[in-house]
Amino acid sequence: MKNVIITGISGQDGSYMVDYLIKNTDLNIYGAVRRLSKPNYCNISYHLNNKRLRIVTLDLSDSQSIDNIVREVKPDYFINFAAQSFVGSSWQIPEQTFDVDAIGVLRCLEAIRKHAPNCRFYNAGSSEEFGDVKYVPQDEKHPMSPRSPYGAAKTAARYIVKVYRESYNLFAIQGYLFNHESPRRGEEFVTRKITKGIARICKAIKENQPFDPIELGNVDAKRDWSHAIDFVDGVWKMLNQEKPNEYVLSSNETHSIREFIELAFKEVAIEGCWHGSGINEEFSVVNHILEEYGLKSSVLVKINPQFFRPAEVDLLLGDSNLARKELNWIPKYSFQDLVKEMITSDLAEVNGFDGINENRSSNC
Ligand code: NDP
Ligand code: GDR
Repeated sequence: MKNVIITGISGQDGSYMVDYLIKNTDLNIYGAVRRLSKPNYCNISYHLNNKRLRIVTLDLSDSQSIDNIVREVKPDYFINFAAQSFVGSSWQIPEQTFDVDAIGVLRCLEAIRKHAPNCRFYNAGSSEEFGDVKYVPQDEKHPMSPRSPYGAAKTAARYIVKVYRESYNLFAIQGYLFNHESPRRGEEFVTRKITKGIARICKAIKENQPFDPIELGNVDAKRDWSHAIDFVDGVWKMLNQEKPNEYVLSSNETHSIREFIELAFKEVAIEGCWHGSGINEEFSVVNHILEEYGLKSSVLVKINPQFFRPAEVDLLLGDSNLARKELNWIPKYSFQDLVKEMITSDLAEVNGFDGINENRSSNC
């Protein structure tokens, strides 16, 4: 039986990859977590009793832990989803970000080179490597131009993956993945922050209580958002092609944060409008709804400069036509499906549903 190591299984992509491989393969899965004072298994809790999943402790900042596991498991696949993945924090913890997201990848490659040279290695690359983009839409040929310590670390990782692929003939690749979200998205990322905020506001309205607005930074940035479930399928297809080619995965659509907000509020039948400008801009409930329902607050979203970044990536729009053609990768979720699923999940959570199922994580 073949073995796969997946890092970052407590996060969004790692947990969906565990779902995907349990369902579609018979691989033994070694799911790697790092040591935390309070273990965080929410996203994989329904697989913990599955005999095909073994939890192992591996920290990307510790080469011994990586080396030991690769030497013991001799994996056929190594999927590295672990990272300090929040762009905003990468200015606050730049060294840790670079150590984990760049040097951590080198540590994985060294362990594979020594103990499992036939292993197929995937590293999680990002559209943040394109940064202040040179042309639209961005495809595999777009130059690297990162704008954050996070983007720079992922770019460094891309080059070390290339060097190991070419020097040691490893099957080592790094996809170019645009933003992908889900009900399992971390709560500080903008989509989840919005859907969770809306659920909180809906609850307050239902209970006839006042509510605080959702506070955001730059609502004019544009992103190419997809569902993480579609992307783990694309990653697996990339890992199983004949040659180690690297592809863009994206929805090929771009939307501003502003549009995400409007659509998400529409999902819960709250009509809002924008007024003011700059840091004084607000998104508020339209007057007739305010009066009709006797709401105790009206501002749904306000701007807080605290959430602006030192350097912004203004526009991302991917061109994933090559992956669609050569890998026969067919994403299933639309932007509207994604927003609806995230809202539905957060509404269920805030209304006291705390069960666990395969579509959402538990709130622990
Ligand atoms: P998450 O933040 O949800 O998950 C990151 C995972 O990495 C968590 O399981 C976290 O563990 C783990 N981790 C963090 N630091 C370490 C470390 N030092 N050692 C071991 N594990 C660690 O990210 P996503 O699932 O969204 O993203 C997966 C990968 O894809 C990341 O590399 C990200 O940078 C990249 N990416 C993501 C995109 C997206 O839109 N989601 C787009 C492009 C790239 P813990 O629970 O302990 O914190
Ligand atoms: P991003 O995702 O930086 O694209 O990185 P994020 O959701 O954090 O930001 C998207 C855009 O929204 C703007 N924004 C805010 N962002 C956050 N988090 N919080 C806010 O309050 C807020 N207000 C506005 C941001 O400025 C930005 O323009 C994600 C991560 O998953 C990376 O790991 C991954 O590599 C890239 O996507 C592709």
